[in-house]
Amino acid sequence: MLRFRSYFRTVRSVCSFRFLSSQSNVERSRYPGSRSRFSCVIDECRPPAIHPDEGVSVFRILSSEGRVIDSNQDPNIPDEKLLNMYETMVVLNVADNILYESQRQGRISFYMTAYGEEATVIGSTAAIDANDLIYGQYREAGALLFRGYTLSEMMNQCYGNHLDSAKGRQMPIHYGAHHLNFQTISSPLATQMPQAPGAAYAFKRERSGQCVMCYFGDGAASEGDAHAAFNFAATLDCPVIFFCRNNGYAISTPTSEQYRGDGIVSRGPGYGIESVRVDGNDLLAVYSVTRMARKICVKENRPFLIEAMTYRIGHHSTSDDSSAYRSSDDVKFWDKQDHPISRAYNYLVSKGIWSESRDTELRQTKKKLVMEAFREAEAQPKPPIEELFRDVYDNMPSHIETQLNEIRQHVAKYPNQYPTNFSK
Ligand SMILES: Cc1ncc(C[n+]2csc(CCOP(=O)(O)OP(=O)(O)O)c2C)c(N)n1
Ligand SMILES: [Mg+2]
Repeated sequence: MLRFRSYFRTVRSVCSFRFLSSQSNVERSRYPGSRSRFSCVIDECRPPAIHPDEGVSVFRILSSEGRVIDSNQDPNIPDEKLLNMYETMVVLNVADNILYESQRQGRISFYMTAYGEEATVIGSTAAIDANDLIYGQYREAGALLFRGYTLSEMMNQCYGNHLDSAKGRQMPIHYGAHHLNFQTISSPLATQMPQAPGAAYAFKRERSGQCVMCYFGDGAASEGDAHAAFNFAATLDCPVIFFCRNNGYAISTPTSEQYRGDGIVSRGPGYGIESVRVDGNDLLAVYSVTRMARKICVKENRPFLIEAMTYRIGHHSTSDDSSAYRSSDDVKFWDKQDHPISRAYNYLVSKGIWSESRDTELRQTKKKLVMEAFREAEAQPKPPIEELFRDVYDNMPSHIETQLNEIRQHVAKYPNQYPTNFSK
């Protein structure tokens, strides 16, 4: 203890000497790791531990009722685009309802809804260019729908039928669309995160003017790959938008058990990444901050971090029952009192470009279209069983051929255990 005291006394006297001798000229560290100024005040040398309750504010434009709070902030999205964004939110919601129920009836094997998170994904996708590359986590079907992914493509993927572009090799919702600049979903958390700055780095080198959008969840942010991604993006000056959907949960783990800092946004400055926190249930605010982020990414070749605060209204997936770990009152609140679709609806109505009757008609029409695509996909045969073994080697080696023959015999022996409608 005494040794520490004398150490501090020495530091103080050295510091005050330096301070006196360089009052007009602040003395800075020459250490390669930091060029910041010296201080003799210990509290000036301790970054604040950021507490969630006193943290970064949440940017919003619309009130919970869908009223523009400050008209200067309204991004004035052209009506046609705005309606397209809203309709995509609705069609996603309708498709989620039908596909969720169909899993419950045993017609597809798995599903994940985006209930309550429609504005985070659609508001942000609408703010970037169609040729910007998207890396999703798995709850971003809205981005695909906004870019023109058809309901048939969606249903064929969920059914894994022979029309599915992934040839039935992926679980439902693991969409991918090369033609829409959307990388295929991969479920192991955060795998997309280090890949995104890699792609962005390539865009930078090509001077293509494109950026990368990388979606991830609050839970995925705890993976080591998230750190690698942030640091690569910052040090290599990559035009990538890291877009965190902070929906309060990683399956059953609430954010209160996920981190001790102020969410995800507070991590940005630690990596030297400009960051913003936004109300994820506010379509306009999400759109505005993403436009700003894209501009900075592409013009200045650097990453940007957006944390969109939202709430996962649905269960994590069809493999989860969230009543085991959260109160149904909370879920009801977000569903009934502060839903992103209702907020956007109220805004459109107040602008005079939408009405209750148009809304009812939209929902009915979309439901019909979703059901049609669903029935057609269901009726399609599965991909030929050979597809399980193709695309690994250019020419199928003999040991793989042996396995293929074994599975053919196995399926023939147990016809009741396997689909019978394989396509040729
Ligand atoms: C590496 C890895 N660990 C665990 C899992 C299991 N898992 C799947 S989703 C998930 C929660 C992810 O939560 P979050 O990132 O917040 O996304 P959200 O589901 O809330 O959209 C977990 C733990 C996984 N897929 N990959
Ligand atoms: Mg989450």
